[in-house]
This record gives sequence, structure tokens and C-alpha cells, in this order.
Amino acid sequence: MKITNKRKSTYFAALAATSALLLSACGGESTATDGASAPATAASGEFPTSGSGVVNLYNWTDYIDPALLDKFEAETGIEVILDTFDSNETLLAKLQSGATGYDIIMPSDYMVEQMIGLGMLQEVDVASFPNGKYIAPEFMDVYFDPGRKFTGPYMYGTTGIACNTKLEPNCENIKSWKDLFTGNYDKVNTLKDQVEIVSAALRATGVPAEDLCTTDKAKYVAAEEILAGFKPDVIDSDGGNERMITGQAHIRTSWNGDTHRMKMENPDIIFIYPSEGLNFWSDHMAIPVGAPNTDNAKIFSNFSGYNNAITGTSDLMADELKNDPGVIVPEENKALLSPIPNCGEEARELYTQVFTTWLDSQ
Ligand code: N2P
Repeated sequence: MKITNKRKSTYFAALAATSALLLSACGGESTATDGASAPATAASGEFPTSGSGVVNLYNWTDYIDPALLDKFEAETGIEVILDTFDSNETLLAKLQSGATGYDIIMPSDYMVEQMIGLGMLQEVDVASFPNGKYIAPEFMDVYFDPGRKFTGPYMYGTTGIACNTKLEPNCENIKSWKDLFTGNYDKVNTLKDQVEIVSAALRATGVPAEDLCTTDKAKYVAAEEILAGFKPDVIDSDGGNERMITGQAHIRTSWNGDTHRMKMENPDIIFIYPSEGLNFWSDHMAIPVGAPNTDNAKIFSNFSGYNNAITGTSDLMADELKNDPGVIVPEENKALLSPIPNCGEEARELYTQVFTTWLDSQ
């Protein structure tokens, strides 16, 4: 596997889950891979039986097991070139700025809907792939891609707060987004993701889940105000797991699968479900229009198509995952989860404004 960004870590743990993440880690700073680096392969009705050359994967930070990529390379002879992004908005902006070198991208549910609407994804019909039959029926019928014409399911999870109980004695007092944003805590890290941060700020100021796409400006002013006093040491999706594991960071807004991996290395870390609610997301493989290696992309999607959306994979789950309340959402916390809504343009712009103001004030 070749990584176009600087590799910072190689630790990983991976297993499939019915209500959890299948995750692994290799992080780094994103760099552009603009421009097609390999000759285009034609999309055909037939599933490609073999491939050669490369497949350019543009994925979330810390989201695929390097060993899986090595296995894919060994079995297919196709080299994987990995580049990473930190948010759906970064992914969208990158493609819209003309980056045409990616074969596989991994947008979340709401972004899949946006990208289909923008005509950015190739219609591939994953159900017709050799491994398509293993996709569990409930993952076929999804609002953002009915019938799975454009995407294949990858993994799903939530975004909450990771806290080191040893280094931050007040972890137990952090019960909400509001507590986090107003508590003036030391050694805080956050993800660099405008939808995650701004939706959490809206929730912290009393906006209910069903109203997260509001266009009421007053609500965004309130979100901006609560964020004004929130000054994390680091705002960066990259390297956050390591900073928590080593104790450099004490608190972090965090994806639950990442928090699980942190805990495996450092048992003092807990995952907090904020009382105002938290985002439930799912991510999906797609082949962008203009991908230079469409056939290799199909072979890759088919190969790595075993995951939590795949029938029977829950049996494969390790006990450490099954027993982690940050991974398997406890009954009493289930009502706190809500999907990230696909907001209209006006709300999206308001999110961008709040996020940019907050970043600029750091
Ligand atoms: C894990 C990436 C989670 C993806 N590092 C969030 N949609």
C-alpha cells in the first residue's frame, strides 16, 4: 500500500459489528492527488475479473486497516494509493475543485444524497457485484441511495466525547455538549468537521435533532456564542487517537470506533454520550464520475464489501467490541442518536459561517 500522505501510525483493530464500527487506523495529513495518474478503464456491464495498476482511495482519517489493503494488493495485484480527508465538506470541496484522481471515495449518508444530486457519482449497481448478495436487506433500502444504485455500505457509528478519567478528574461531570463547550477544560482536542461541531453547538443551545437544518439565524448566533468560549488545544481529525492514547490530550470529540481503539491502548479512556443527543452516521463507498480506474474501483468495493452491513458478520465480532458500551449503544442511550440530516443550501451556508467564525477566533 502506498499512502500519499505522511503515515503517522500503524496500529489497528478491526472487526465487523451489527451496530458498531469496523475500524482500523492509519493516519496522516491529506495531500492532493489531483489529476488522473493512470489510464482510464471503461465501466462495463460485466464485473471485471482481474485488474492491474492502481486504485486511488480517498477515505476518512484512520478508517481502514492497512493489513486489509495489503491483502487486497496481494490478492489482486492492484496497488492501493490512499489519501485521507477529515470531513464530508472537505471531500466535496476537493472533488469540486477539480481533483479527478480518485477511484473510490467514502461519503457519509447525507453527502451521498448531495453528490448524487450533483451528478458526481457513477451508477454502479452494487447489488449486481459478486459480493453484493451479502449486503443485509436493511442496508439496501436507504433514503440517500434507494436500491443502492451508486454506493455500497461501509461502516457506521456515532460522534461523542472521549475522556481520560485519570488525567481529567472531571470526566464524570461532562455529561453534555454544553458541559464540554462551556467547561473550560484543559487539553481538549476536537475533530475538524463543521457538521459535527456546529450540530453539537446547536444541540448544546437547545435545538432538537429534528431541527438541525433550521434556517433561523438566531439559532446560529446562539451556537456561535457557545462556541466562542470553546478553545481546544488542537482542532484536527488527524493524530487525535495517538494524542489521547499518549495522554497529550485529555478530552476529544471523537468517533466511537476511534474511541474503542483508544481504549484498547489506554483503559482510562471512556466514551460519553452527550445528553442533548449525538449524530449517527454511516459511510459508503462510491466511484466518482471521472475516476481513472473504474474497474479497479469495482474490484476494490467488492473485495472490501464485508462489513457491518453484511449479513452474518456480527458472529465475527470480538468480545472486546461486543462488550464496549461505546460501540454497542446501551439501550438507555439509543434515543440520543439521530442521523445527520441533509440540510438545504441556506442551512449549510450558516453551518459554514459558524464554523469559520469559530476557527478564525482560535
Ligand atoms: C474514523 C472515521 C469515521 C468516519 N476515523 C466518520 N463518518
